[in-house]
Amino acid sequence: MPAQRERIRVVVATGNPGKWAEIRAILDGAVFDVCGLDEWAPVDFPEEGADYATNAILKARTVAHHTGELAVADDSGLEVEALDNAPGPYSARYGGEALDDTGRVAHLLQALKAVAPDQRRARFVCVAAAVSPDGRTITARGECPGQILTAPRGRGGFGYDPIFQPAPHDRAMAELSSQEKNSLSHRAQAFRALANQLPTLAPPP
Ligand code: ITT
Repeated sequence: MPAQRERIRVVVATGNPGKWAEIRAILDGAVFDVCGLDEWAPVDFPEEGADYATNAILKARTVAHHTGELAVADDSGLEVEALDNAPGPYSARYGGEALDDTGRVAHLLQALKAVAPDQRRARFVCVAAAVSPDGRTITARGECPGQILTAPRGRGGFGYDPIFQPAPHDRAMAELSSQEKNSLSHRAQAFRALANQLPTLAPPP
């Protein structure tokens, strides 16, 4: 009889509590044993580059080295058509390092002040990466199309969720339950695709 496989231990490499909650909910279950970084000494994430995949791999690789475990990370952002797809990979620092989520939302609304409701198309993008302690790497991408609202709505999620209305909903992302967000989000799509490939990086039983 084949030996039953133990659940695969996966460390989530993020300092963003909103992301951590979402990734844990997406991966948790029969196959993966999902843990955060609090079991280990604090780790500095490397400086970020100009594209999602490079950044996601860098974060996961740093944590795989630091912990000796299979690590996953994501790099994500909001691409606004009327702004030539900005802020994109720079979404976390849009408007300057001093701003928090509320400040970045206000900054984006200001930048789009003169843009009509039917010209406010946007999408969330997420690239998820997994890196094994011996350096093997996989990535997967997810996208969630929608539009930027003219004022914040809702209290759920994080980041730009109060001003992003995913298609085909008539509610802001921040007005959806966490289950609803995980049924359609860029992060859920990326991590579900990654999860299908993750067993190939697991240590042998
Ligand atoms: P880690 O690098 O520690 O994971 P971070 O917040 O710095 O956390 P990113 O560099 O990937 O992560 O930045 C992504 C930013 O894009 C994030 O801070 C939000 O402002 C925005 N963002 C990404 N996904 C989002 C989502 O699901 N809802 C709202 N905003 C999101």
